[in-house]
Amino acid sequence: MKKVVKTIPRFRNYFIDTLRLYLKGGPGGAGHPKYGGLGGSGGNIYIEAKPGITLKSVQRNQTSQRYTADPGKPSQQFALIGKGGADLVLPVPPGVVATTDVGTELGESNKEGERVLVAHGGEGGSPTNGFLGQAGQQHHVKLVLKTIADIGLVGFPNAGKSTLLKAVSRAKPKIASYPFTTLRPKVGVIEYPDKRMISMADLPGLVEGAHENKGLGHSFLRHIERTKLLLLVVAVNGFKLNTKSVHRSAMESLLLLNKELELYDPMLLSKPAILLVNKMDLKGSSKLYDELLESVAKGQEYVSSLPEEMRPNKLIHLHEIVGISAKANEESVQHVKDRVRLVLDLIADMEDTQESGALVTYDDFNSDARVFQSAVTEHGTKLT
Ligand SMILES: Nc1nc2c(ncn2[C@@H]2O[C@H](COP(=O)(O)OP(=O)(O)OP(=O)(O)O)[C@@H](O)[C@H]2O)c(=O)[nH]1
Ligand SMILES: [Mg+2]
Repeated sequence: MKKVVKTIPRFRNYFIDTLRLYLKGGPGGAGHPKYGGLGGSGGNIYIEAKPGITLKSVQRNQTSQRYTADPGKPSQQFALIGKGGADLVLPVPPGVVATTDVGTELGESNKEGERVLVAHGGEGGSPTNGFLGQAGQQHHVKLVLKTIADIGLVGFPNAGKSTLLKAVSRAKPKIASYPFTTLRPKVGVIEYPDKRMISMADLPGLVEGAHENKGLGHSFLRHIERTKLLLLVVAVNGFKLNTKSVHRSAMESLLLLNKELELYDPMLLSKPAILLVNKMDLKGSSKLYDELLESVAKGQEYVSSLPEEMRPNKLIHLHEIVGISAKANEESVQHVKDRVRLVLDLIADMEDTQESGALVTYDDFNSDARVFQSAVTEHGTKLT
């Protein structure tokens, strides 16, 4: 019998967050052996962040995806020092990371005007190279856009991530009762009465196997890296992708999210994380919520009772578990706003105490986790 395989549509065209270019630094100009003249060096290629630019526009500007910088001028009898070739500057959206094909990071351009050298021009001809201008660097470079938001919403489809974003910000995400409503990341801003602003990224729902690029896949897991605080969202009554798939309880959903994050990058598990148990307005939710807390309290013991494919190696450290109703309980939404602010302020304090310019690493968090955690508990609801 012929097997019908349903393919999951790819939505890459809507949102380009990766672009591969072939870049050639300008070649150096020839020197002048007879008079000892020096050739000009070839132009460099840089990327430079510019708000309002999309990767798609970088792609559209040059159909061949090839960019070459200007060559250096040769040394001439009446102009012994050849002029350098002009640099080529490619405008990119802020938050782009450039890497080579083998994964070597060339740099990130996060703020307007921040330049990253992505292909260097060749040396001009001089006595050290026999007055021969050298070729510029030629290689493929990958530009990857990472969404930058303070908070990343992480959860399976239908958990209510977009509903929460809508409730805390002026963003108007699409909300519907079917999975994969959100197809691309959307950032909303939570505004506080004292004008403090916190950005929150609503990410498309993950599915089991997302790290292997199933569902909307890998591309969105990447955005999680660039957020400071993860809000894991599970529905108190669990999740079922379609009629054929198994129902997952809230605890199973949590562990599967844990596992997907871990399989993508174990570092993600050390990020500060809060678990939001949504849809607490549903009938029977209190009982389900208590069951979830019990399972979480059991921790490793609970995990070992699960089939291996669901078991994460390391459990994500949850700073807090909060039951909410994104749709029907404003008070609980306000509580989320208060808590995320508190946690982000603590993170900012920790950043301030670091040497200026240094970024806080995940390890810093771990070493300071106790302080961090007790400060959060002070006002606290339930903690694991
Ligand atoms: N009862 C109840 N339903 C909710 C709540 N929050 C969201 N929903 C419903 O759950 C469904 C999914 O909500 P969304 O906000 O679109 O879920 P999502 O997590 O963004 O889903 P994807 O974008 O597909 O990943 C919608 O029908 C919502 O109305 C809640 O607190 N209580
Ligand atoms: Mg959504």
